[in-house]
Amino acid sequence: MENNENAKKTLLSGIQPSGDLHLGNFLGAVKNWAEIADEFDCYYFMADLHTLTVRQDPKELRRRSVAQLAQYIACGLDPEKNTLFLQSHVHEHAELGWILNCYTMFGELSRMTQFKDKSAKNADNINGGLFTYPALMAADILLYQADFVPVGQDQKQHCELTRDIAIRFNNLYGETFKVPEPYIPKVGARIMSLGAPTSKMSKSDPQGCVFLLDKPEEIARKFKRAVTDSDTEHCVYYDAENKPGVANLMSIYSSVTGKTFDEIEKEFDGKGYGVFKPAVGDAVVEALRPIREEAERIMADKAYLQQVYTDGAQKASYIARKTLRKVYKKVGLVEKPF
Ligand code: ATP
Ligand code: LTN
Repeated sequence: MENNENAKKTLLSGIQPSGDLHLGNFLGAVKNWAEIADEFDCYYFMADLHTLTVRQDPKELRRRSVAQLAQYIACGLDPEKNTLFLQSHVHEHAELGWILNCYTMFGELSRMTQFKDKSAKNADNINGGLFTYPALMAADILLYQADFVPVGQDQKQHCELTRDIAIRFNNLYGETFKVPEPYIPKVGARIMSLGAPTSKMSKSDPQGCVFLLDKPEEIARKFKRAVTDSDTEHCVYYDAENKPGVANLMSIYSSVTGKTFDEIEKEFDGKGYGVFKPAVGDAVVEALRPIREEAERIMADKAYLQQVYTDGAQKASYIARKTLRKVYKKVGLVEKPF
């Protein structure tokens, strides 16, 4: 393992291209990633292999995987500063995934809440991949000797398991993997559904979800319909417990305008939800407009996107290959002579 104190720490994360990116992904993840490009050596990928744990339409999956890359770039992830690639293009992920499956216990996998949730949602397709998903995720992370993994709360259990697998392997074979830490960004908004403000905004609930590629009219419509609260006073103030709908809209407005909750309360003092909701919608439309326009421009430039994911996969493969070679040797596989 490199021991250069001055070297930048490595950070890695991925999002499954199982739907288009939404405002929650942007404000809670990708926007923050774009801001730390100079501080860390960053790897971001489309977790396309992971999406196969749930049935996908092949054409749609191909479209979304490349569209997600365009959206990453449009959100500010500069391909010159970040390594951006498709998981399936770096075959070491699947290979290390297999090895780590053999160092991950049935009991550990059975305790994963994501497995339990997804099994309940896909009762007719509880496949082996869904069960061993965390071993592949551990491979994604450990291949790059990542120091930090920015993830939301729902992925913390998988990160903990990754650490356990790394420690177990290191104990058996000597220092092989860096033991990663979950990275919780300094500012990280948890955006809730516009239709049901006590559940998080998620691509599986398209009505409560604002997609980065939604047209302005669509965004405005979703905000006008946003669920507020059943109180009669219609006052805009922050009370996450009793007024979750208003609190969510205030968080969104604050994230996109930079205004504090105090400033927002003053701005809408005496104005009511009928003024507040469209104002949040307009602010989001303006914040997302340059992202959508840039994403559409990039999506039309297939040659550029192909160049970005080719360069990204080549750079990622170089690091991944080194780790996999070390692992193969440690577990006793004969070195490939060609
Ligand atoms: P699904 O609901 O289908 O499981 P998702 O839309 O929640 O998917 P993920 O792929 O699980 O999206 O999340 C990718 C990244 O975006 C993660 O880092 C996650 O923390 C972040 N993220 C997702 N939804 C939100 C949200 N509503 N608010 C803030 N961050 C979010
Ligand atoms: N499981 C994650 C996506 C994911 C990931 C990773 C995140 C796959 N591999 C490695 C961070 C690091 C999810 O569903 N959000």
